[in-house]
Amino acid sequence: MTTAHVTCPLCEATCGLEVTLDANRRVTRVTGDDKDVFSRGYICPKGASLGALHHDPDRLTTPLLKRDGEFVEVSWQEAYDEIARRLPPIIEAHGRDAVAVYAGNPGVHNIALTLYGRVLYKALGTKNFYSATSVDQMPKHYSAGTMFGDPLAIPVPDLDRTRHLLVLGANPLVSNGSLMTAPDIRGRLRGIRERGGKIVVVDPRRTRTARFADEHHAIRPGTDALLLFALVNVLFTENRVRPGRLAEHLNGLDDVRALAEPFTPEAVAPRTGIGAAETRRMALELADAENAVVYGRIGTTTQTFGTLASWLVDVLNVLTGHLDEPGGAMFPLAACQPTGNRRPFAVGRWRSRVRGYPEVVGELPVATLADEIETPGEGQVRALITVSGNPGLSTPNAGRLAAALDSLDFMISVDVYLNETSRQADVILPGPSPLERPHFDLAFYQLSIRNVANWTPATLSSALPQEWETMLRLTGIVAGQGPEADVSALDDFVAADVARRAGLEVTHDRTGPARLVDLMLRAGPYDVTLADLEAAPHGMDFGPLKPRIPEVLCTASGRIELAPEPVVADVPRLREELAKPADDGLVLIGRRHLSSNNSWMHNLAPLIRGGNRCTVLVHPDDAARLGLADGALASVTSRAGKLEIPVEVTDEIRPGVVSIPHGWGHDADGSRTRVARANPGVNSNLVADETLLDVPSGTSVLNGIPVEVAPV
Ligand SMILES: Nc1nc2c(c(=O)[nH]1)N[C@H]1C(S)=C(S)[C@@H](COP(=O)(O)OP(=O)(O)OC[C@H]3O[C@@H](n4cnc5c(=O)[nH]c(N)nc54)[C@H](O)[C@@H]3O)O[C@H]1N2
Ligand SMILES: Nc1nc2c(c(=O)[nH]1)N[C@H]1C(S)=C(S)[C@@H](COP(=O)(O)OP(=O)(O)OC[C@H]3O[C@@H](n4cnc5c(=O)[nH]c(N)nc54)[C@H](O)[C@@H]3O)O[C@H]1N2
Ligand code: SF4
Ligand SMILES: [Mo]
Repeated sequence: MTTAHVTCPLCEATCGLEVTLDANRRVTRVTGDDKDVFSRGYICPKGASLGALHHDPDRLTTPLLKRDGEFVEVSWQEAYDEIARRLPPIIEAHGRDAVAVYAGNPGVHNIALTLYGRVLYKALGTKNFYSATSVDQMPKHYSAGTMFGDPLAIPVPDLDRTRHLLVLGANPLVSNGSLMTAPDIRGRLRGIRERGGKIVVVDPRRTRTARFADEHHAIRPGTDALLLFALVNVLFTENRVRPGRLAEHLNGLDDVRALAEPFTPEAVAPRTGIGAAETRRMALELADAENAVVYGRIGTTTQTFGTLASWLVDVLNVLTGHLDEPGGAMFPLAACQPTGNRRPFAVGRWRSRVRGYPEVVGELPVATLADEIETPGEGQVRALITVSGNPGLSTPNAGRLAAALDSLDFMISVDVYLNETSRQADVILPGPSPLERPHFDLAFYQLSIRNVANWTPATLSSALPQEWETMLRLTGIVAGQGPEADVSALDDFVAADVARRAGLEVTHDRTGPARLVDLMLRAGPYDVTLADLEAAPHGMDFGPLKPRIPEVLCTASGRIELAPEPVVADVPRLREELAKPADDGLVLIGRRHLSSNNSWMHNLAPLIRGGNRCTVLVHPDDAARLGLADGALASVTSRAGKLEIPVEVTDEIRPGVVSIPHGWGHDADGSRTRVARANPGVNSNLVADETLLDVPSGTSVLNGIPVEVAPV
């Protein structure tokens, strides 16, 4: 029997886990690591099923190649030969933009894909780069980019010191926190209470987090920007604007005052469903708290006014003097710093061919991927590479996208399962399980509520190549070096580049992600190397967050742009919305479950116990009005499509709103996830409308989709 200490790579919380293996290298137990400097023993059901994931017989162990419509197991050499035979001619005949990429969420939890995926994408040089970001947090990158000059400078709630937490559109007791790396959310929220603080939740549903909170406001979906503007309005009219130390670093304060004028609590109340007096009180409590923080997540980003809401969250943090202050919204300082020049944020360097959507941080909205595949002409997408992504379940109008993928000339999926998306590929390249690769949370330490770092060596060796090698092999092919590219030469080249940007000499004692992380640590602020982290299996704690303004700012002015032009340009759209009569039509929102991980962990038996979770939540009043019975089937119809799903009548959802979780619908032809298929659920993105976007950022509206619900 052996034990290993690993950082869980499954969500943003970065929990330390203790994994026990028997003599046959089977995982017998996974528990929270009590000694982990950050998570101190916390674990959730997903982390506990790392062993089940590792031993899942459906996890791919060899490349698959489609021959005459059927997948056959092939060697890596055969897989690369096929790719080298089919991909470069598409680039030669139709240009680089003919190959699209879709990069999914687990890639951000995987250093091989994070660090070497970008090498592949750069070599590919396509404008058709898509990722899960445009169905997730892009509005926050947009607001951070325009306000602070750096799309990655996202302030996070200083949870352990705050005395007032205003949460909009997040359910961290279930999601375990997002854009806020904080293991054991429950313990930390309890801490706020124990300090005499207050938690206020704004959410159309009385979620677990809402029930835990002191106060819950059931907002009408999509109206957060109106509510937040009203809070700003009150701060000005009640003379509570106190940016404090930040005053000398601000541009645009008067613009914000003027912009907020029409959005009085009285004006927005009919739309938000939150009374004017309540709104006023929320603003004053925020202003008068000793310290406080406003935090918004998915419910505020994947909606019609995602960018405005994301911006206003930080405007409020600034106006109340709580940005960059302990107990407020603070900028983490990670041990590994991204190397390279920080340039002021820009958008629209290119536009999508069919609909003309602007590029944002190098990406186009995935909502328009089907347009780009279907529409003939120069620049049409003819090939697709998915890297740890399941757009077939996770992106809007999934039915249309599935048909579009069928029409591609060539498709590669770098994925660990033959699932709803990879089934459409011509070649699937699998990667090692989380226990078979080193891990370091490069992305999430940049969003962590304490400055911490923890390196996890691979627990087990893998018969599969590491995914950084896979990325480099593909890089070699698209760079014209054929299927036999010299991976170690390419790796040396990548490391030399990272070293040069960091102003260091390249090292030769390590390869792959370990070397790059070591270089980035050396370039970082804490005077540590990878060897130091290797000697600290429970992690290193560099302490609570510290103020970083002005050093963190990267705007052209060197100041915080409180009213950045590209964001302000969207305010007229919100004013028009305010002028419209209140709309009481039914709208659809999503939800998450503690035992789901977006679309891809439903194949693990321990995570799907307890009956079908894929139901539509309907308020009793709506159920009575529409003739819907608890447990009966209902049809849900939108402009994009239609689905049928069992009804769950509950007063935890606001009237006028229904909720379906995403990530289900595992009955697609040809997928090979046997456990998931037995309990498939339905794909909520069949009804998500790909034409509804947050305008500035191009992020899909996944919350607040107009639908009709009827008994079947
Ligand atoms: N309606 C609706 N849709 C949503 C959302 C919503 O709230 N509502 N949420 C959105 C959000 S926030 C996100 S992040 C996206 C997620 O969207 P995606 O990233 O497209 O989907 P995931 O479900 O995360 O699936 C990831 C894929 O990665 C594979 N995978 C897992 N681990 C590895 C690995 O180590 N290596 C490789 N190569 N592959 C791996 C899995 O098999 C799976 O195919 O979904 C979005 N879609
Ligand atoms: N267990 C589990 N954890 C996860 C995931 C998972 O699938 N399962 N996914 C991970 C990923 S990729 C992400 S991005 C994060 C997301 O992390 P969170 O944002 O915390 O996740 P959700 O539970 O989707 O919470 C969003 C909330 O917004 C509410 N909402 C919907 N529309 C609106 C609106 O218009 N306004 C407001 N104010 N609220 C609204 C919903 O009711 C929901 O409670 O979670 C991560 N963690
Ligand atoms: S909360 Fe996230 S990081 Fe922690 S055990 Fe669960 S899935 Fe893993
Ligand atoms: Mo996400």
